[in-house]
Amino acid sequence: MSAADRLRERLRQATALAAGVSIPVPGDLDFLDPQRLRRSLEAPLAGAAGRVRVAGTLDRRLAFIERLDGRWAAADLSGAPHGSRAWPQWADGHLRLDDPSSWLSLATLDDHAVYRLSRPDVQLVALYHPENFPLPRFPLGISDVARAARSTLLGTVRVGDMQLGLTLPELAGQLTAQVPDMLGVSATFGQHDLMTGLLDIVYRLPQPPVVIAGGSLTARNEAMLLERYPGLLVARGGGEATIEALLAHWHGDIPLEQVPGLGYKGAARGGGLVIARRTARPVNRDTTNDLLPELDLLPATFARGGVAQLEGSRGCTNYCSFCPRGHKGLWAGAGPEQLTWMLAQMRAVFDQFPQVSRTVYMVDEEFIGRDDDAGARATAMARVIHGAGFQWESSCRVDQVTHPDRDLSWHAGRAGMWRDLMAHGLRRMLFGVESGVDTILDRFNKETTGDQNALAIRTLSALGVPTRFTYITFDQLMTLQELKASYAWQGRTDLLLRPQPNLDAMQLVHAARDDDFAARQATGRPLHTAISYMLVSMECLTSAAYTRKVQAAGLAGEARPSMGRVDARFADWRIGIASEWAQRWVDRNFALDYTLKSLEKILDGTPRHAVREARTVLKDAAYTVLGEMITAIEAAPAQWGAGAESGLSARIGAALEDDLGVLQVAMDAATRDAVLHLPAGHADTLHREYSRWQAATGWRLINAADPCGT
Ligand code: B12
Ligand code: SF4
Repeated sequence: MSAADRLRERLRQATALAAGVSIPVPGDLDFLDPQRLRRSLEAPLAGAAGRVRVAGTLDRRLAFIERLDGRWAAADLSGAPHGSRAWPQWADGHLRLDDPSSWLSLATLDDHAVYRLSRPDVQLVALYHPENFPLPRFPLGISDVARAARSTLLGTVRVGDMQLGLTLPELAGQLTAQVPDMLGVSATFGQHDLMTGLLDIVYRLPQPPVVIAGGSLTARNEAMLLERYPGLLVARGGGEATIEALLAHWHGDIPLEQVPGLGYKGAARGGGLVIARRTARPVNRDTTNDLLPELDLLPATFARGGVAQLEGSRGCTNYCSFCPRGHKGLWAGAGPEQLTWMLAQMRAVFDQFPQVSRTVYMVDEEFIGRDDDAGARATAMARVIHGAGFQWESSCRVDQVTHPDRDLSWHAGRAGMWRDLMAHGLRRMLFGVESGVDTILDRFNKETTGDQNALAIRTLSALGVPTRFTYITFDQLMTLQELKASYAWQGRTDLLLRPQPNLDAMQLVHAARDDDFAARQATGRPLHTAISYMLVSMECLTSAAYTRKVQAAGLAGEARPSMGRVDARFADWRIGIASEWAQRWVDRNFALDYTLKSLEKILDGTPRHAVREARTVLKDAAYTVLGEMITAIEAAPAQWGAGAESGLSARIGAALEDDLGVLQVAMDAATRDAVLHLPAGHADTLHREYSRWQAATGWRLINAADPCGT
């Protein structure tokens, strides 16, 4: 029986409605948003029943409908008996169920319970610059936080996302018209201006709400935000435990110091000194429960051409020097079982949008993980996802394919695993290769070597695994020799092999190690055609180990809060000039490339292939640009001088202008071809972005590159 059937068939009796009054039947999507469900019941029942409250998480939604005699009908819409729920402590003595063995029971709720189910009114918003990211992704951060908040049965939660058409002025209008009790703001890279714009408005309200900010960028900018907004609370990691405890704090159950994972300004001490405080990280959280979202915003995401995202694990197995781990932490994975119901719920939403590719993006930092049974777990995850009718994409480390400490049989086991994953819906896997040059990999603390990366790429291509590789081409501490070695590595034509379906796993492991075999079976395509984002420069993220090395070398500059990073100069000034022009090149093409990438995500078959071809044109052009840059650098004097700098810059700039001209001709043909294969709406999107790209002039920096590779 579905949740709707439960409401329809049984709740009517329990609420003892007068003859002729029936329970309205909410639409399927109403069940995704508790407040929408509440409204869809409340208005039609006016006069025939009393108040309505809807609480709990999507898998265990609870509807309470007050009868005219003051008693309540309590329905667990999952159909599970009330007694099987872990009721919060606050319910003790305030919410009594007549029949805990059933999903439907009469209940007595006192005022305290009704108040707890009603307040605080929490509004969660995800900030975005949609002009930089034209197609949305399902906002997991606020959706996970919403689920945790709803699991407490405290208050109500509304979610809003600027990717989905909400603008800052609209948001400001909403907040002024109805000040929530608590505002949760999520910000990732590039959104500091939106964050401060919003907080400036909020803290000017006569009675500002409790404001808690979270997300990847907020964690980087904690100190700066607290300095500017002393009343702000900052969630410093996964926000689930934090929001749960904060709701309890709002009701006075616990002091603020007991809310885990918080940064805030403490009360002034003696001489008026305001101190920054940090509460302990949450302990022993169950990852399985933590990483599932509420789905209120999934339909709107699809309606805007966006994609579905989910996580199967949190954190990573490594500590690369450029990747601050404080916020994301060490790897912890969920069991596949928990995903089953979630995928079924997502599937029901997908079914309302038949044009959307049945693909789920598993945004794990490291999909496979670190435990001894990692391969078996990954395969089990794939089976669950595929069993629910989806293809999927994710990311993982190269050492999940080739590991110098492991023997051949381990590698053969892994080859088998990759085949299994492909048989169970793996559509593409992203590997953060980042370099093929050992000295660079050491500096990045990648814990991999160039040979290992090369072998992994051969193995993956021979297996036929669809891949994406990320590569940091420029880093501030690199030498010209390293840059040239990187260029050569990116141009290697002996790494991308033809798929070898006829070799068994062990034969394939041997073959990938055999240079003669590789020479015979190479596709001849240079590696750079498989690199997701060409010409990427290292971003010195705040509090990353690499950033500290740059600071120690005296190369660090100003902080850039919007991107959570610090500016940095290059040890070799010539590479610095090349990197800056490379960034201009990337930014000039960013919106078009991002649009193609996003379309590729939501399409299948020929249209997807056509879009991919168009992206390859961009990649080829970028490799040419890199080669020209190196030639220009070699022609410039190693010793810095103002004249030498402007000369090199002018030479590279002129080369880029020429290259752009060539690219525009090639893109024109590629886009025409892609548009022919696209459904109308998507063709319009591509056409719009392509026209913008064509019309653009100058070499503006937009700070929107995304080599995190998703
Ligand atoms: C999707 C994604 C993107 C998308 C985002 C666009 C979109 N529309 O969603 C795109 C592709 C644009 C992107 C870009 C970048 N990304 Co990115 N991205 C991701 C990815 C894969 C998933 C994000 C996600 O949904 N996570 C899952 C949710 C649940 O996590 P979350 O958002 O952090 O939310 C949790 C907490 O932060 C907190 N929280 C969040 N909001 C709130 C709000 C409140 C009120 C509270 C209480 C708590 C809270 O609670 C949540 C639940 O635990 C992550 C990897 C990852 N697994 O996180 C990388 C990741 C966040 N990206 C990263 C980076 C570096 C970038 C770039 C800066 C790369 C670059 N150098 O250009 C760019 C930024 C470009 C730009 N101008 O914005 C890094 C951050 C590094 C770090 N350790 O902090 C990550 C972790 C990947 C990695 N390991 O390298 N990214
Ligand atoms: S860059 Fe990737 S592999 Fe390295 S620590 Fe970050 S998530 Fe892990």
